Amino acid sequence: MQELLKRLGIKEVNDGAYCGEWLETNGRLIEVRSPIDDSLLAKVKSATAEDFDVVRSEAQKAFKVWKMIPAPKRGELIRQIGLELREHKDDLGKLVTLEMGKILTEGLGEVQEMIDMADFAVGLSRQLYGKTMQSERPSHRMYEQWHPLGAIGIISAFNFPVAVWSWNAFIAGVCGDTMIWKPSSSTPLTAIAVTNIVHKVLERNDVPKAIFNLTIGTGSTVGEKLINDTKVPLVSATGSCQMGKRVYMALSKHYGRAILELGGNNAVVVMEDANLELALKAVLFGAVGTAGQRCTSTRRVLLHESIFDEFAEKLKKAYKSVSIGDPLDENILMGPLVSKAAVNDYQTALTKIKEQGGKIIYGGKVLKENVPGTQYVLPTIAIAENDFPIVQQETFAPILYLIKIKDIDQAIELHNDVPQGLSSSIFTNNMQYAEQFLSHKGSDCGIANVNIGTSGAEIGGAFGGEKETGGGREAGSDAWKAYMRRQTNTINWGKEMPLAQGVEFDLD
Ligand code: UN1
Repeated sequence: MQELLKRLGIKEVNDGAYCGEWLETNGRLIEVRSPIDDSLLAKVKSATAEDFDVVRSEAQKAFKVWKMIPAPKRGELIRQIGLELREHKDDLGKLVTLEMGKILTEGLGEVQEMIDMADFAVGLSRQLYGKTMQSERPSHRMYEQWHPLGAIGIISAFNFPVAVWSWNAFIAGVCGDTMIWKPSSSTPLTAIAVTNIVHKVLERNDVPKAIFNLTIGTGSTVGEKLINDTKVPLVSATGSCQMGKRVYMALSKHYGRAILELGGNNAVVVMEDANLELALKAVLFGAVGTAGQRCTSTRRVLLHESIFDEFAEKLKKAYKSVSIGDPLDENILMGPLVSKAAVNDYQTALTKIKEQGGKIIYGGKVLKENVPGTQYVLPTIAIAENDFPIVQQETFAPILYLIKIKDIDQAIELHNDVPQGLSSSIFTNNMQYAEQFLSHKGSDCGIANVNIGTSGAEIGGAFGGEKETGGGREAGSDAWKAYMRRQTNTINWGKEMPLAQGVEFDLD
């Protein structure tokens, strides 16, 4: 492990701020422990408010230069970062596992997601299209173009400690923005490793060095600085609904833009005609994968009454064979929860399920036998009602609620009857059910799937959701537009000065 950390440039004690070079920081010391066995991985000296100011000012200076470099040249830099990530995929993927506890194949998948994002951003750097439109005035041309926005902020969560940064950073990068990244304080080492990789590429290119900046620290220090800074025009934030609301309120005071990707309460609908084997695989990965700690994790299954018992039995059997333990071991399917606090949330939710009339039919227990560390829990299945308060909230743990439905209309009604709106799916071979689910009468989520699960979205689509999920979109499609400012241009190439809407305003 020491060798791996060394290869990624992680020292015993690391500085917590970067703006083209590492700043000597002296904020609170963070001890980064692995959720696998509580072992100490390394320490990080957090950034202070003053460190943040230095980083912000460097990011703003760099913006002035970076925005003048043609977008395809900016894309070239991202291409090189993508190549470096390929080189470091194994090490970085393993560090993701060590630091936050997801199983190795998922750690590697996360780095692959970064590589895919880099490739996408490179192509995008030759596009960033604006439209031309028809002017109502003779001899006039109208069009729109997209300009870089500024030095923006990126707040990322522990569960996708590096991929979500890349969704934002690579797009913002080709758009001509510079950025300040505030990673979760539980996963600063992967952020340092990524920054070291980026630094290598910056060094060998003739570009400003403070494009991809980093400040590690608590929400109350660097987080507050970032969201209250009137000179930061956009903050993209991933995390809880509660955090998102704070970000949104702070930004609104200075008309800052927000891209919010917050909590989900994702459901899979399984209709009476569904291929249950497919549904089973998707629900298992959606609910147990990443130990239920994805914002896209499956939290509810809305099961048609005619297959309820059969599906519940199959699911129980599948849950029984999920191997839990060291996420670096390739035979393991579920690793630990990220922290003791997460285990507490899991336990609190179990108590509430029982209090509110739910029935736990599998799991519901912290696994002490998997010590060292007591952050291993049994994935849990409970029979519940959609309107239980505990079902209405997102618990970031592997707890799945089974809810009975009678028909497609009721399925959709219950499906949408939660405060969040991120990801959704239906299992059916009935075209009418599927189309209804995808229609405006159907799922109210930002992501809606047929015969695949709620988690594991590809980067090519725009990622995000509605309601308390925050409304932001990141990654693919035209999500890049939020990272740029739109300008509408009208050019008069004629010899008259006609006014729009037929207004006359002549002196004679
Ligand atoms: C998240 O949990 O914040 O769709 C992101 C997925 C992943 C991304 C999840 N590609 O599950």
